[in-house]
Amino acid sequence: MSDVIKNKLSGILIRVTGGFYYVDCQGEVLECKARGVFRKQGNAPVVGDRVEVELKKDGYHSLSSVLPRKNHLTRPPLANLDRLFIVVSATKPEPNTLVIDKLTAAASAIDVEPVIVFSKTDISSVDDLIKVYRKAGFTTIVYSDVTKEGVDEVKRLLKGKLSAFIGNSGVGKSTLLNNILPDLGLKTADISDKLGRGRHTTRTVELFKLESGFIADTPGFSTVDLIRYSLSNKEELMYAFPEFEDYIGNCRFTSCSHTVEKDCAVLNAVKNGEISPSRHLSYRQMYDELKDVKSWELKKES
Ligand SMILES: Nc1nc2c(ncn2[C@@H]2O[C@H](COP(=O)(O)OP(=O)(O)OP(=O)(O)O)[C@@H](O)[C@H]2O)c(=O)[nH]1
Ligand SMILES: [Mg+2]
Ligand SMILES: [Zn+2]
Repeated sequence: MSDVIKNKLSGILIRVTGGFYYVDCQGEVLECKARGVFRKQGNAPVVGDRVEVELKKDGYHSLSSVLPRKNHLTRPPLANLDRLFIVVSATKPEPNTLVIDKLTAAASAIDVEPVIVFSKTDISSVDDLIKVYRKAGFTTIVYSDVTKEGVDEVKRLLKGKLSAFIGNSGVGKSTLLNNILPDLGLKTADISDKLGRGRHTTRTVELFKLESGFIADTPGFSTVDLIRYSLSNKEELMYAFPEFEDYIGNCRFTSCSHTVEKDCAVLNAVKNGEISPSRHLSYRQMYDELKDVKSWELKKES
């Protein structure tokens, strides 16, 4: 006799820990084992996946299928994102424009709208950064856990969407989530004074249910490796910088890389102050990083 009850439920994968998959099925969280076939095919279910669960009498439910994904971020592993909140602290750790620009590009590459949240603005000003990112066309939010400025704006943008907070360790992602869902009481920790880096307080990707929508807290990182994102082709990198769009195509050379060429419309826009130099510098650094990516590395990551 089969132990499968004829019941199949669909839900959303909210957490993966210790080989168990936790699926929210209309408010009830079911603990499941996944079918071995996922691992064999190298497409393990990730948080945010819409999945089907086969209910078993013995309570060992089985995650039986993953529905097609709208998009997929490899690091942190997340699927079906509507919005990516890139959290950048005004200080401790110091903001790094290359990290911000890699993350906005990673979001653009999978067609997800990035929102940049500047945290710890009670300690230090972010006026210069705000100028750069507003000019590039991004939504930016000035936020502080101390004054609570910006919390309502974040809440408004979370409504009805599946979103995630990502960014360096110690920037305040979990603290921000505690402001959104005060009952959660997520663990947060001061950054290490010695290293000036976060301590990786959050260890797993977890999706939390909002009144309307879902938000993921994710573990922080200290470096951003481009080949882990859908950004492995240097010829396509320019499309991950939305503010370049108006200029691409107006360069003297059709195969212009917009790094050093003569009569490059993008470089001219940088000179004229229409594109921020720091954004273009990141573009060039990322372009150089991608030049060095070997095809076997891409195979390994895909
Ligand atoms: N002054 C000030 N401190 C903040 C703010 N946001 C967060 N912090 C502090 O920054 C420290 C790190 O915050 P967390 O929320 O743990 O950072 P995280 O991004 O979740 O870090 P990981 O989990 O390691 O990725 C904590 O001590 C927070 O109290 C803020 O807006 N202002
Ligand atoms: Mg955290
Ligand atoms: Zn050009």
